Amino acid sequence: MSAVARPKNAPRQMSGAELDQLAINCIRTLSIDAVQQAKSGHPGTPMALAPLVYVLWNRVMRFDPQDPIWPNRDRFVLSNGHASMLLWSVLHLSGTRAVNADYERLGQPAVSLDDIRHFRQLGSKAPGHPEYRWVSGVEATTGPLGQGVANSVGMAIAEAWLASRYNRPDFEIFGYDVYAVCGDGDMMEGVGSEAASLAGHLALDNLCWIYDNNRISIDGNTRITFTEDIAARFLGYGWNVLRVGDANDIERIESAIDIFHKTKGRPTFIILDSHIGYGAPHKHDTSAAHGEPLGDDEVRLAKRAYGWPEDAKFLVPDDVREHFAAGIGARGAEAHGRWNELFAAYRKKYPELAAEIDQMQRRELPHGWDRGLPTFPADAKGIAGREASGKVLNVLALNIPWLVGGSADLASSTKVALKFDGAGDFEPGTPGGRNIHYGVREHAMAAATNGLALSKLRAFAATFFIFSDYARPSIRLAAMMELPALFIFTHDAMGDGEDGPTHQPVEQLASFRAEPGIVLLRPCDGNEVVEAYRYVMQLRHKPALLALSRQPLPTLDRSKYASAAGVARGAYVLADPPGDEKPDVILIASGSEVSLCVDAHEELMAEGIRSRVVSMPSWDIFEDQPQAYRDSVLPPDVTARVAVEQASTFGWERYVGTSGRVIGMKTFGASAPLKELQRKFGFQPERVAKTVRELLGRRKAK
Ligand SMILES: Cc1ncc(C[n+]2csc(CCOP(=O)(O)OP(=O)(O)O)c2C)c(N)n1
Ligand SMILES: [Mg+2]
Repeated sequence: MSAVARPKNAPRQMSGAELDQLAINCIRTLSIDAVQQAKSGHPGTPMALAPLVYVLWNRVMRFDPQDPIWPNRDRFVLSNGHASMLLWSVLHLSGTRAVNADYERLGQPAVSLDDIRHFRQLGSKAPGHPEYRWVSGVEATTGPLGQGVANSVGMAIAEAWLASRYNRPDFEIFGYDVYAVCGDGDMMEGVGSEAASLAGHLALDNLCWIYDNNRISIDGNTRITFTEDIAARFLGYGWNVLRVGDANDIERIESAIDIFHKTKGRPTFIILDSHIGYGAPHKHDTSAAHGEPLGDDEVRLAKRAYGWPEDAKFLVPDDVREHFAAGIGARGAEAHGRWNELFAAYRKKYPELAAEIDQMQRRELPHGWDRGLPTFPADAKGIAGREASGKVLNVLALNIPWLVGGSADLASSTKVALKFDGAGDFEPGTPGGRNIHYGVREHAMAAATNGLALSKLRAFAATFFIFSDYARPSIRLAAMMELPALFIFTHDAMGDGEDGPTHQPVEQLASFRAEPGIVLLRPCDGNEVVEAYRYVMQLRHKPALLALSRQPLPTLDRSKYASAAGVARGAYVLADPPGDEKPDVILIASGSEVSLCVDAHEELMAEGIRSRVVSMPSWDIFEDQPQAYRDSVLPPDVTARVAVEQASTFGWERYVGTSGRVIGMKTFGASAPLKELQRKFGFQPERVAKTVRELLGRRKAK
């Protein structure tokens, strides 16, 4: 271990190597001190990976600390998010500035020394794990292992796509690299494997993962859990696999990254052999260094090993700040300045493309984005939700050039294929394609979709609703990151009948309704599908989920019933009895059960029962409406209410109250044709009408 730290009043000029070491030890000691002060956190991995992060930031990355949202910056994803102190240290030392939600550059630091002193405390810009949106310079929220590396694949797809669409001869507007740092956990998680397999297939040579091979996770040495030949695995995926045998050898690290830059047609995987808790004599190479403070004595010993003043806390020598300013600061400013000039010339020559880039960066939609959206005429036979969705999506994608996405091997069933001239497939050799084929990898698809959205593309992903379970962790992060990603789920109930209970969602609607920060819509006919898309496309900071039917749903006659524009309010009165008198009963439904309620309503009205039908495609949107509107749809004094939905009944008490009824699912479904399932589980107009009569204490009129 070196003893070259000269933190204070260094009497002579330090050599470059000494400055490197001083900077690395500064990252280490800031991390140690922050964890010690917080009495919680993960010191060991920052101690080990400080040299790597130092090299990446101060020597390699094109990143301008003055403008952390410069579109052509290299991306850095810390997939082992528990090592967040690495990021807080380097954001602080590089002097990275903050930006706000309106993309305005603020003068203040993204992470101040005071934030680091308050690591993991409320309000600090140095939280426990990297949080996108909360801390400028964080490219993705990480913590759930495997997510960050999978996001990075979406980011690399985005870069290739952007370069393909916008670069012109002599105008390399996009040409950045994506780095992800990861650990054993990321490599053990399935989503990491899915993502690596996809990245290899797509030959993403702008992508570099650096794997912290420390052979330690929480429960101890990985010999008890993780003994595969990881190099062979990544070779098998088609990656360029490199190894750096000493995490302290910064020259070797830099040359491995240099090889990454020169490698075409394959992503690069660098196995970095490291020692968790490096420098702490009793915790080095042990899982004890992973997730708890070192303790005062061990902190002292580690600092001694680094040649650092043992009693100094949160010490940042001026030399270190200057060294970062001369490194990433100067390099980033220079690269960004050159790019600004290039982009100004590009704007003159290609004003329309430049305007697209501007709009995209601000998550705006181009003028005329909703031009040509279809209207579906009344039709008893109707159209399937997925079918209407495919038509709408194709129109939107024509109007919004940066709307891209795909499905997990279900493009033909989910109807999300973009089919217009020139849409094309995103594949190696055709990186401008708009259709991404994710293969049967739902989790990586959702995580990559987040990566696309983080890169400011409008991204969609599709599969059957039941398989949202395979994508859920990434959807949750999309909500947390406030990304306008669009998840299109078809086969939203029992419509795939014969496939049986394994394919029939029951609890998914309730579970996503319970999740904060998501807009879920389950439209009832073709025109509600159009309105659902119109609503979700305008979201700039929220993911949206569409639950769409597999089977045709009658297209309601909107001259008889209310306009589908009511979708924008989450729920609306679709059908009402004539006159001003209040209804006797309210039927509430979403999706495929709405037309069923309309039929029941007609039957009840014929019997003299004044029923109202409320179409409720979205609880989330409805909850955001003013009380007066909500009361106008569901008048508090009309307590006879029946909700009908082919899903778990869980939660519907909110709208039907304790005296209402819910016709829904209390079990899993079954394998049979849809008609039989509807009969078995009671999704028939007669059953709804019968429930209403029971509720009102009426007999069926003869
Ligand atoms: C999906 C997920 N499961 C479990 C955890 C809890 N966890 C945090 S770190 C960690 C161990 C990870 O080991 P490794 O990636 O090798 O990290 P190291 O200790 O080497 O830094 C675990 C299990 C998590 N953050 N995410
Ligand atoms: Mg490990």
